[in-house]
Amino acid sequence: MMRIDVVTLFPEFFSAPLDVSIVGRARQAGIVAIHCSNPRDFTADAHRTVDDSPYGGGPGMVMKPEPLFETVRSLDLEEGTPVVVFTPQGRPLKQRIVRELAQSPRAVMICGRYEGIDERVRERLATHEISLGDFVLSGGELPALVLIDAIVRLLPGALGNEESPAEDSFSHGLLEHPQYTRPPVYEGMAVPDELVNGYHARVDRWRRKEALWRTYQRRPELLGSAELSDEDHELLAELMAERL
Ligand code: 9D3
Repeated sequence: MMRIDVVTLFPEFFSAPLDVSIVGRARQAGIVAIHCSNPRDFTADAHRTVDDSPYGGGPGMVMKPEPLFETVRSLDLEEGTPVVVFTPQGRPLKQRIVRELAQSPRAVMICGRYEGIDERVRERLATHEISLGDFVLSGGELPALVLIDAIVRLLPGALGNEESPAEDSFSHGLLEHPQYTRPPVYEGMAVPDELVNGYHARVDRWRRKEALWRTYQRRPELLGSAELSDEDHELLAELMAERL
């Protein structure tokens, strides 16, 4: 069983999202254990102070180092346990990092609040500093939930037999093809004939072609790293002739 420790001033943030769906079932099945620790419980002063004003001045507050160090110390980690700190300055989260963390028997996630975390926490404790992307959130709690969700779906047994995580789009390096279900015509919009009347090979070819087209239009930089077959290059050439 994998164990994930979340260090957060707002443990209530985590209750409902971790109780339902795939993560909730994985916890019930004993595939993952998730614990929250609150740095406020590791303060020594009467006011239970977890933040202070920044050295050098400026707006807002910074998370003090002592409560965070004491919280992580209390977790009694083995050498080499991944410790993720979420900050807007981190590396963007990628499926490669998710896969790496899902291989580990344990991981720690430190959620920042206020204007940020004392740099010595990152320097001494963090093995990974991660951002979700170039937009402003209020803290690291939602990023931690995102990463937990991404990790747990990769743990053996977390998904039913219906889905295999190896089939996910980022494993192919392309965006996924469009999906349809019944009815075959809705308000005049028909499902593509290849899917309705197609035999297996025709469906596969249509899907691969549409995946290539979407990737080319929306995320062209992904085509550079995707492993493209000779047939993919033929499909791309057809697309350029038909749609450009
Ligand atoms: C002075 C500018 N600050 C507020 C606009 C910078 C700032 C500090 C702290 C902005 C956001 C935050 C809180 N965000 C996170 O802790 C965070 C985050 C994010 O905001 N976006 C994407 N990924 C992440 S991971 C953690």
